[in-house]
Amino acid sequence: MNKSKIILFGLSFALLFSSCNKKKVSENVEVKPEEPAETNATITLGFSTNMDDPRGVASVLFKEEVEKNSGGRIKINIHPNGELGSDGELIEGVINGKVDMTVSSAGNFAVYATKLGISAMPFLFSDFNDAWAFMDSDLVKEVNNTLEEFGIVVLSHYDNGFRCVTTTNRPVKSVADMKGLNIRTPPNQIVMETMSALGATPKPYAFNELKKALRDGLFDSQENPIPVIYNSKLFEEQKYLSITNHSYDAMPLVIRKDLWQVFSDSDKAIILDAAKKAQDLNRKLVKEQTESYVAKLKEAGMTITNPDLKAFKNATSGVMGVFTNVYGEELLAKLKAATAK
Ligand code: EAX
Repeated sequence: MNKSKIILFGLSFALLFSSCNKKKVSENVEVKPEEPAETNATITLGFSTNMDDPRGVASVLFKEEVEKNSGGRIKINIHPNGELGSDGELIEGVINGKVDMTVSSAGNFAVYATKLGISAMPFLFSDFNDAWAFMDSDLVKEVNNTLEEFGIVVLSHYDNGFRCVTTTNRPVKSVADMKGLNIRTPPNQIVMETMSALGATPKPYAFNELKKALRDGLFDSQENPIPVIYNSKLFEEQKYLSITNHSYDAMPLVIRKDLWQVFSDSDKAIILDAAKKAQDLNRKLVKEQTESYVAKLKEAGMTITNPDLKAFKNATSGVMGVFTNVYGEELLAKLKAATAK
């Protein structure tokens, strides 16, 4: 066998060997576990709102940080506006490997790992600092681990804000005004139970269909945080905003476990660092917008009411008890201890 053939044979064998130990984790992720520096990945990140929403702005920072610090080896493709599906479909997509990452309300993940819903208990937190301290606690880390059996890993916590009620036909100035409202909610058992306790009739419905559903009169009310009401232009379909702050809406930023596991420790550090920076930017924006967007919503034509929340807290004080069997005495005791005023 002449010299050139041997070289050719040697080269093709090396090529074959080098390509065959690259592990294909999905269509667009090639990893070389023994040479992590060569991991190349294009990761899809989907969510239900637009890019003006704080989760859109924070996800751009996440993308920039990951791409910059991985020297472009790891790319993030952002898919807003429910392009890859509704909140529920996106979470399912991460579970069955069709979507790499998503960020959505903790209550939406509670459809699978029920304990994720604890942070949504009515009137649990008096302000953002209170809520963030809880979300950064070991109890929440423990609860987040219950998502692992569904193949989901939590990287950090975005914030959606404190949920408030909006209505089409009449203002909500008291608990009595909640009676008979046909209100849209996310598929979040705790928010639904809270609305029922206030006398309304909750029905879960996909967020990216919500504006049309309100316009068509399928619902005469909905509840979302102030930044969402403004950034997703829900004020175009709702005349009244009642600042109820009835439920804090934490939003885990998650990744598929099987994808996460193939990254080297150094790549994991790059992604976690970016997720933390994005979390901090998201939290800052949500707090600022919650404080400054009420005026904008008024300018946009909404009538704002600030009902006495004491009555709302009394009316919903039984909601946590409804979930005793779901969460168990031990977790609820830890929750009460962690959030005691
Ligand atoms: O932020 O479905 C909902 O109402 C959620 O708040 C959604 O993620 C939009």
